[in-house]
Amino acid sequence: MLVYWLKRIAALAVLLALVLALGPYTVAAQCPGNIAVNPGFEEGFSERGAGEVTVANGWHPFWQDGPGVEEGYNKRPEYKPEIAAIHGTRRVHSGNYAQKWFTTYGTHNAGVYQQINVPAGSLVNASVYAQAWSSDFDDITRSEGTYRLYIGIDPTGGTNFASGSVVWSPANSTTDQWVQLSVQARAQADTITVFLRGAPEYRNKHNDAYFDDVCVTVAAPPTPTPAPTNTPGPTNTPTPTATPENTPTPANTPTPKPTATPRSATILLAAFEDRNGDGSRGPDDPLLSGVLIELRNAQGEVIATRHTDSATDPYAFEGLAPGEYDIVVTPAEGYVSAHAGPISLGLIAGALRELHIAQVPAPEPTPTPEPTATPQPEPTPQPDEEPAEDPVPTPGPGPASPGTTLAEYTGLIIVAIALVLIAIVVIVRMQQPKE
Ligand SMILES: [Ca+2]
Repeated sequence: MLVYWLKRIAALAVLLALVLALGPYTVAAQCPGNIAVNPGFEEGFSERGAGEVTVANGWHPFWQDGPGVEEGYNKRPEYKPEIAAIHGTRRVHSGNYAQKWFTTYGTHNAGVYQQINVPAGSLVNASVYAQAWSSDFDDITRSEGTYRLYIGIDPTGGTNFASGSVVWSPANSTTDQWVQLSVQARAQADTITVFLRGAPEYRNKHNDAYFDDVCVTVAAPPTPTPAPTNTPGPTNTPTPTATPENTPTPANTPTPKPTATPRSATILLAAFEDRNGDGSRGPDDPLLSGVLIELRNAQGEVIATRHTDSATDPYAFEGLAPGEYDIVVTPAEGYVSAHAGPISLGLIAGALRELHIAQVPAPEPTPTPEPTATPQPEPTPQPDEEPAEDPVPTPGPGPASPGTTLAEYTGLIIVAIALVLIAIVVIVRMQQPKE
């Protein structure tokens, strides 16, 4: 009897151990229907022409090349995997790897992109977790610099991050913690491009960005809300009532059904002076009055106009039916629009889109090159290397190196227990007299 139960327990333990041991590999970031390749950066990294450019497979690096490279501005960053097993999990959102890029005592406007096939006309949602570190000190939990994080979609599938067709998320200047960035665009071709981008403001000693867990999904095109079909109720054949005394209370008082009003969409809109010319509103970019905004529907008809007002914006264009819209911008006096041509938007029911229209001062006759960004106290130039406390990792050869998750340890422990139990069974059996 003892032997029987020991056998049962051992068998169960083995099963449980197998389940636990397999567990960690089946865990993925929550993104049903993700169409991105290597979205969690777990599927290997490779060098792109140089060891300092080590990029996750399926992704391609891009960077703005100057001006001011000699002075430390707009440099090519170094790209490296961030490896949980080496660097810890602070900057790996899930799994064992994240994509990192950084400059030391320099700025960059750079990132990685991936082209993805989608049905033309479909609405694409893209999001990513990102974490920035911008500091002259070596405490990896504190930043005093400014680092802007973005995700973008080029709905035409182009690979030029500077193209006006790229739809960017608002700049997020959060540092030292994960933020989720997201953006939405309607595909204008059967390929779209997802861009992950980071841009620090100052030439801090550390300007690092970490990206992980990209989620790209395609939403079904908006289906027109079906017109309520009047299903005629059963015709009441009047039953000849013999007794006319009772006032016939109609059994079925037709209660008016709540008509399903299609959820309208909203555009929140403001214009701003893009002082550093990065196309996105940063903390130092003030709102701008006097920019004429025309909202046009898919037929090109102007359905709303407004002059922006820095005192009250963002302004909400509300009650918009789902569909395609164009926003035509006429700059305020003394400014030019950073957007070439109208801005096209696809709105789904209930959507809330926030748009910040970048305006830059019209060029002066004498173009004196003005320095971008007040440089911080000049740090002594240092070797172009990442500091020692942030060791440069050798990229793992492939996916998921043997993890060190609790679940896997639990599996091992249970396997060990199972083996001990099996051993007990064998010993007990050996000591029993043969039947
Ligand atoms: Ca990851």
